[in-house]
Amino acid sequence: MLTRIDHIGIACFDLDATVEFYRATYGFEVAHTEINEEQGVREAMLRINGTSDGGASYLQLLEPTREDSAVGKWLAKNGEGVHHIAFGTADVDTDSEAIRDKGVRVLYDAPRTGSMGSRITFLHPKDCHGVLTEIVTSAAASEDH
Ligand code: CMX
Ligand code: CO
Repeated sequence: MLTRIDHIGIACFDLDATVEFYRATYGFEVAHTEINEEQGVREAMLRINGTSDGGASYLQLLEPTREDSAVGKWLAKNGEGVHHIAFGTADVDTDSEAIRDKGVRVLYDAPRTGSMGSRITFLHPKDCHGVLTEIVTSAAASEDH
């Protein structure tokens, strides 16, 4: 069951400048940064709020590490902006299989590694009314499960 908005992914050309915009404008602080070479991103997670299930909601600021990555290609075509939304669940495996059974293309055969040790998969935007949609199980939720 999808229980919350885990994050909104925002593509940017300059991660440090974008982090500074969110800090100076809204007071949001960086909770975590990492490079995910498989996804081709350098990213910063800004924690917006906690949730009653022990999870949290974040902004995920994404700078491409290479031009041929998903975010690099998207930026070249669209410029900066909202790239994807991510819903949180305690069980990405079961939920993504159930969504696949409804005829929505799930992009990975099995979930891959996302921010902070989470497990993630994506749904094709063309099957989701134009929204690239990610499903996430946080590392903490994976341990509980
Ligand atoms: N949102 C909405 N539509 C999108 C999109 C996005 N983010 N990215 C691509 N599309 C649309 C394109 O506009 C295009 O539509 P048209 O054919 O009408 O022009 C169509 O999808 C195909 O796009 P493309 O530019 O040819 O790109 P690809 O098919 O090569 O890749 C996708 C698209 C979704 C398969 C690829 O971006 C992907 O695998 N994404 C998942 C991984 C990812 O995004 N990783 C980065 C984030 C990591 C993280 O969150 O941790
Ligand atoms: Co994401």
